[in-house]
Amino acid sequence: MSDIILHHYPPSPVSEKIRVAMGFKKLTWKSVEQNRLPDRPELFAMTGGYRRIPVMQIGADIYCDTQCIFRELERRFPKPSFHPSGNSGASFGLSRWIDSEFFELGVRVAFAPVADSLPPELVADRTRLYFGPDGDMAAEAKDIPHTLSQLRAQLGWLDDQLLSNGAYMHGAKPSLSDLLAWYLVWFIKGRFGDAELLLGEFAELRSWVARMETIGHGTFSELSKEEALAIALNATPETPEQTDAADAQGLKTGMNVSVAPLTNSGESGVVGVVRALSRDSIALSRNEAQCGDVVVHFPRVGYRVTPL
Ligand SMILES: N[C@@H](CCC(=O)N[C@@H](CS)C(=O)NCC(=O)O)C(=O)O
Repeated sequence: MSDIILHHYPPSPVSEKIRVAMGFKKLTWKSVEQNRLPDRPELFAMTGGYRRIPVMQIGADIYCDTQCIFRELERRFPKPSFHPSGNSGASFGLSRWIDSEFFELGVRVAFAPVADSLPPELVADRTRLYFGPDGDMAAEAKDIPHTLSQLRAQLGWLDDQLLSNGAYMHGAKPSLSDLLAWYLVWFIKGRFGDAELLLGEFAELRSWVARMETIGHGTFSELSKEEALAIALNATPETPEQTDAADAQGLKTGMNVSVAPLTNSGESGVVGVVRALSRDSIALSRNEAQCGDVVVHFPRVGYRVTPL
């Protein structure tokens, strides 16, 4: 099998989910550091312009969105499982809360109080991306007490979960749910000036943080963006064709479609030919001179597929 390549950047909280997933499964991987702003021509050649980070690449197969990356890591490296107590449905359901409302609260406390000290283009970009075209970071800064009231109660849910279940979210062993909760707590701890105060009351969560910190990021070495692109060019996609007779949109392999995230930030869709379909994912064949034939994978939940 080709190496696992993770396209990410160190301060990215969503990428931290996957870095710890690599540690969880004790994997060896290559790290490609991408720009924090969307100046990512080599990556966009492979993904067809998918705007978000992280992206996982294995040869000429490209996995967009952590939902998809988790599923692929579990398929290729089933042990140790992300679901030791079989709570995969609960974990993916949990991700819909953590990655939306909970994450946006994290973005508010991480960016708004320090927005004046950050590069204006980064603040403008993230405001548009996370709060939509009418987003206003200065207004978010004034609203921090309210944001904290929301965050505090939701951190309390995690603490309660640990109080009733033990060392980890679903019991004695860490699972996908712990990785999901972890990236948010890591983000707040690392970026919010008053994190100590905010987390102080959550004794279970604080001792869980110490356990989570021991998981690490697996074993990795650096790879350049150009090397990653050359790996895609020299590889052949390995995703087999897969149909789904029960597809709710009547999608079929061979159709031309666009796949776009369901956000209000105007992110453009990725265009390609349907290669594989399932209830949870869709994979598109694409060809670009810089990377040759690639297959790009997306989750179904949270994305709109539009036949062209
Ligand atoms: N649903 C996506 C969300 C990814 C996401 O929002 N990532 C952030 C980085 S932490 C991002 O892409 N921000 C804009 C950017 O880096 O260009 C996933 O689970 O992978």
